[in-house]
Amino acid sequence: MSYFPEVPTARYEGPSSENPFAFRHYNATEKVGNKTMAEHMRFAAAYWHVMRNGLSDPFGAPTALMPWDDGSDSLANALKRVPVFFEFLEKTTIPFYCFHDRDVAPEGATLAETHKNLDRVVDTLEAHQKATGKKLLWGTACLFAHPRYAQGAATSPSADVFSYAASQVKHALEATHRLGGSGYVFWGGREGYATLLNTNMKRELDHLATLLHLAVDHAKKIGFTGQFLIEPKPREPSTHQYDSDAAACLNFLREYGLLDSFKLNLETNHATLAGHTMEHEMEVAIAANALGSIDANRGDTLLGWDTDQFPSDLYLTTNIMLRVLKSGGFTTGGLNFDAKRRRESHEPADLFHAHIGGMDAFAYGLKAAHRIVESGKIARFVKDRYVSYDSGIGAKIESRATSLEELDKHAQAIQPPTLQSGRQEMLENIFNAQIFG
Ligand code: XLS
Ligand code: NI
Ligand code: NI
Repeated sequence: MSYFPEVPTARYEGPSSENPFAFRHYNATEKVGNKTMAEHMRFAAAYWHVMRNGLSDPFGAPTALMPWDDGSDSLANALKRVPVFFEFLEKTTIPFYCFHDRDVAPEGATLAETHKNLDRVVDTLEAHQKATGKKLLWGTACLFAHPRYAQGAATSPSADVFSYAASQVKHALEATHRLGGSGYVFWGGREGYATLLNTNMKRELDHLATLLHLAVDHAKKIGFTGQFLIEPKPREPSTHQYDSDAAACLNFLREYGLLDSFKLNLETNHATLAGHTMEHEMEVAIAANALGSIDANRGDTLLGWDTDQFPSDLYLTTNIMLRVLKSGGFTTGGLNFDAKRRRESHEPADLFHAHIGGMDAFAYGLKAAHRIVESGKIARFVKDRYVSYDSGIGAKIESRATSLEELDKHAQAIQPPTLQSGRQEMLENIFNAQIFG
C-alpha cells in the first residue's frame, strides 16, 4: 500500500536532471572532505509539519490534502499516520525525524490515558524504525498548544500546570530514550509573558531552570545519554520569550548551572525574528562550544511572523554549512527541516518538492562551504587581521598579563595607530566566487 503513489524514491541524478523528484546536488554517499554528504548533514523531517500541519494561517483555514487522515484526534488515526510518515522518509531518503509528544499521540480523557496513548504510538514508531533503519534525531514535549499552558508551562503561575508540564516531559523523555533519540529539545513558546503587570520574572526564570534540572536528573535516572537542547526564539506565541536568542539562552544556562548539560538548537527564522542572522547565532553558540543542532528553515523579510519556509537560499545554506564545518561537524545534532510548505502548496507532492529542494540547497551549500574552507582565503584574511595580538603587547592583552598602567605607557610611546582596510567587498567577492562554483 502506497500513500504517495505518484512520487518515486528520490535519487541523485546530477545538476542537469529535469526530474522534479530527483536530487541535483545531494548525493548521500558522495564524500565532501572526509565525510559523506549524509554524514555531514544528518537530515531530519519534522513530524509536526509533515503529518500535522494543515497549512492554516492566522487568517485562513487549513488547505493541505491528507487523504490518509480522517481528521479526528483519535488514537486509531494517530496510528494510521505512522506508516505514511515512514513512507515519506523512505521516498525522500531522509534518515532522521523529530517529534513532539502531541504530534504523534492525542491527549486522552485523563493524563494517564494521554501517557498510554503515547506509549502505544511509540510501539508503532519503534517497529517502523526497526523495519526501515530510520532514526530519531530528537523528541520534545508540546508544552504550548493546550489551553492549560496559555500562561506558561514551567513558567505558569500555577504549580499544578508546572506539574502537568513535568509529567509530559517525563514521558516524552522516556519515549525519546526508548526510540534511541540523539537529543531532547526544549522550546518554550509559552515560557515568557505578555505583560509585566501580572508577571514575576525572577520566579518564572527560576521555575524554568528547575524544570530543566529535573529533566537532567531524570535522564540520569533512566540512562538517557542524549544531548539536551534549548531552542531560542524571541517571541511568538508569547510577546516576550525568555529564551530569546543564543546569547540569552547561554546566559540563562550559565546562571542556573545548566551549561554542562545543554547545547543550543538554532533555527534560522528564530534568529531573524531576534534581529540576528543565522550565522550570528551560530558564531555565538560556537564560541561557547554549544552548537548542538539546527532547525533548518528561513523566514520572509516581508512578513513579521515565523513563516518556517523551506531553506532555498544558497547564501544561507552556505553560511550555515560553513559554521557546521567550522565547529567540527554535527555529533548528535543534524539539520531538521522545521519548515512547512506555503498554504498554496497543498498537495502531498509538495511535501516532496519542499524537502528535496531543501536537501539540494544544503548539499550545494555544503560544497560551496567546503570550497571556501579549502581555499583558505577568508580564514587567512581573518587570521591576519588580528596578527597584532599574536605577539608583543597584543599577546599580553590576550593572556591578561598586562595592566592599564602598562598599556598607558605603551600607547604613549607608539605612533598613533593606523588601520588596514576591512575589505568587506573583496571578501564578498571571494565568497561569491565559491558560490558560483
Ligand atoms: C516553533 C519551534 C518548534 C520547536 C519544537 O517555532 O520552532 O517547532 O522546534 O518545539
Ligand atoms: Ni524549531
Ligand atoms: Ni520555529
